[in-house]
Amino acid sequence: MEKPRLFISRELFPEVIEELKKFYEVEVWDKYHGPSYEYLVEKLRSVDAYVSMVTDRIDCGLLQMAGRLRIIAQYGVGLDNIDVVCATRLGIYVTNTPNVLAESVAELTWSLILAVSRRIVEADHFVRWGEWYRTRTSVHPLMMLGTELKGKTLGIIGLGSVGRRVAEIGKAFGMRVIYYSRNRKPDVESSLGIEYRSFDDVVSEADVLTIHISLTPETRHLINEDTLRRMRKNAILINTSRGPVVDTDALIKALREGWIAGAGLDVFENEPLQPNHPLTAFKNVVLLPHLGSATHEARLAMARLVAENLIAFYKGQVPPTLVNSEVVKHRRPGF
Ligand code: 8YV
Repeated sequence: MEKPRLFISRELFPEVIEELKKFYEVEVWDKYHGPSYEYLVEKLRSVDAYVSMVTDRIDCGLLQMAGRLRIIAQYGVGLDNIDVVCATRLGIYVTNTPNVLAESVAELTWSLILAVSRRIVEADHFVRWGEWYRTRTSVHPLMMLGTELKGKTLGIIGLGSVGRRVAEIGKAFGMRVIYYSRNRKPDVESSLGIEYRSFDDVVSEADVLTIHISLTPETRHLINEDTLRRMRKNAILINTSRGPVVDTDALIKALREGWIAGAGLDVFENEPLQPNHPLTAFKNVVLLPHLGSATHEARLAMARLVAENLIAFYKGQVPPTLVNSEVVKHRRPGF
């Protein structure tokens, strides 16, 4: 029997590809940058299964042309690039990779919090480019002072698996932790010793404000000029969720005019960030190239979960991290 065809839109771990080859006829896009939208439109007409990346735009127009596609296994947790409602209507399964990347994203969030509050990148440049040497002094009482975290308030927007782990680490730093989330989570509040507040209170009370929500039409530019003006002047903003949750122009204005003290950003409205972007001019901003889940552990676990989903689907089972469970009622016929 002919194997179903699987298109993988970026190189994955070889052992995972080998495993998938037992069930599928696998084709991997092997270039560093992803396939164009036009390429995907053509390619998806002829495949049964597809491993997508968060940077692939999968809209309804594309899905309607993908006549034999039955499952999209997203290599990532965020689904803002996929029209899931349309996929469900068309009987296409959609899976993602929740939980397995929470630890890595939380640790990266903390890397940014520490890097901004202790000026790590600025200090590295100070040493690397000889400025320290030119001062002719090893230590000066007022050199490169940062901010201590103990006793400060950590404000978390979104208490999913990442937000929760960020909260836990915040408590270990001796911070007061407050959060806002669509659904209040009293059990987490009591187990971690954190407090629920309104969105406005979290924004205005936080010394460190960190965002852990998905991108939806409602959360686009949630952090805007109005929000930034209500933050404390000593506060730092951290974003490891999705770039468009923060209005970049408003953030640049806030940094220029000193409404906040700094920012740590792993995600941007337009990725990759262009060289000489206005954000690159600020010493009190640390910029990373969307590295949240970029650890050996998380990326391998994500790839394995993608494979588990595809293999379960192949066997006619419900994939373990199916997003659109309603689709089960009208699965497209096929393998
Ligand atoms: C990417 C992410 O998936 O999971 C997400 O939503 O943004 C990241 O983990 C990862 O960079 C691979 O594309």
